[in-house]
Amino acid sequence: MRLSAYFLPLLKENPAEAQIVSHRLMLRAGMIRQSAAGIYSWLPLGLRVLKKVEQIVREEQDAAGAQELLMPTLQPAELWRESGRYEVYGKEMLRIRDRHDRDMLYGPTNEELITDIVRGSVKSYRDLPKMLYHIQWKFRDEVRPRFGVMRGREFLMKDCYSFDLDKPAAVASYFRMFAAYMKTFKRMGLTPIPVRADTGPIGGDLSHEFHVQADTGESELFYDADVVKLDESNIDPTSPDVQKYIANWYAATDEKHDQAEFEARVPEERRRRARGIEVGQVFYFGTKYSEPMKAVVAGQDKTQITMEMGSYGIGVSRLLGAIIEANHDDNGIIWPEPVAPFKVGLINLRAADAKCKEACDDLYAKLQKAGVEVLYDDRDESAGAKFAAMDLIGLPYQFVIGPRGVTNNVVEIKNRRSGEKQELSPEAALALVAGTNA
Ligand code: P5A
Repeated sequence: MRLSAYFLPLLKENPAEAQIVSHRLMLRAGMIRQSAAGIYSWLPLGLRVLKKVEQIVREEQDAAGAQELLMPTLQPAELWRESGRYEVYGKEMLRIRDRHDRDMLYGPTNEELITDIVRGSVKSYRDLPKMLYHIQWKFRDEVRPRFGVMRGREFLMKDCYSFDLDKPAAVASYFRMFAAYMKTFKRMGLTPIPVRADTGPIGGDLSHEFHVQADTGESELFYDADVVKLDESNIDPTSPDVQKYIANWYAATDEKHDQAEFEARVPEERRRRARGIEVGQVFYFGTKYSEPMKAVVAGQDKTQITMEMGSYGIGVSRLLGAIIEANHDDNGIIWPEPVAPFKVGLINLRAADAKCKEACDDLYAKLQKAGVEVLYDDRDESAGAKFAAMDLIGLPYQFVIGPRGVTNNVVEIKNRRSGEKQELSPEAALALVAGTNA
């Protein structure tokens, strides 16, 4: 992509409304624009990252055995009346009436709708288990939307739902998702902290939240610093010891925190009290929805079995904020490679110089041919403005070509994260980034 043609409205000044660094940087880097409180448009650069994050989530859901479908954003109120949640959900639910005076709502979550779909088609014990997910916009009319995409009113969620025949199988589905979440967040360059959590309006008695540590996080966490050693490859979802393995490390939200247990179990030097951004949450809630909504299958001996359920959410749009909170410096964003909007930013230092243009155009064409995602700053701007823009948008590699480089047949390469610079021939520069595509 040529920057001269790209829609990348960068802001020079810090927007006054942005209180935290990720919100500030997303606005300044031309990733999002607010359309109403807590509701955003995704501009081309932001959308590229959103799609990358979404794709990693999708791949790990598929690998865990879940199947993708797509449910609508609008739902009929009658399903929520059946589960009993229509009245209790409160003002966070955006309620809408259509022209026929039917009560509708913009889905804040989809337990009811998916249960309705599954009960309509799954009739026999042979059809279970099933895990179904979608990646769809949600609406929650939060009292205080803030921090940009971090606490939006409209936000993108991956929500998965599991249907099993009995509790042990449902708990195994829960831990299969737990392990998938650890992998998902690690692939984005994050260090997830799984903590015991309350279940709130979703319900149930087994739940974990996944957090990214950040001072700007809205949750307070208490955990054993060694929890980072929790390794998802040691999670055997069907083992009766799986809960014990996870419980090896004390980690809880403030609602679930027990100071006496914390002090008894965790040596002082490993005790952490820190703030976190909740990027995902998993729930096991048994028959909370299947019972009132009569989601049952015929068992082997013609008995009726009420399905055992769990649900599993990831804040896809919130993740962009969380990734930036964990990956930035004073000059801007530092994207982890797997979610970077482009891998390389190619800078022509002297756009008006025919030789520079020729060398840059040539390397640009070769990068594209090699399948490397490259943003080419071919604008007629000062070198300072170009460096600042590239640092701000945080692409992993900057390839810089100026008159001196053309003479010596070298490209200056800057690693955005380490700041390290090296000079390589155009061929070696190409080899550095081609072939290592994630
Ligand atoms: C699990 C999937 C649920 O809704 N039902 C379906 C369950 N869980 S949850 O914890 O309430 O939400 C899942 C994740 O969505 C993100 N999230 C938000 N992101 C941005 N703005 C918001 N207002 C918002 N609310 C929730 C969080 O990452 C949460 O873990």
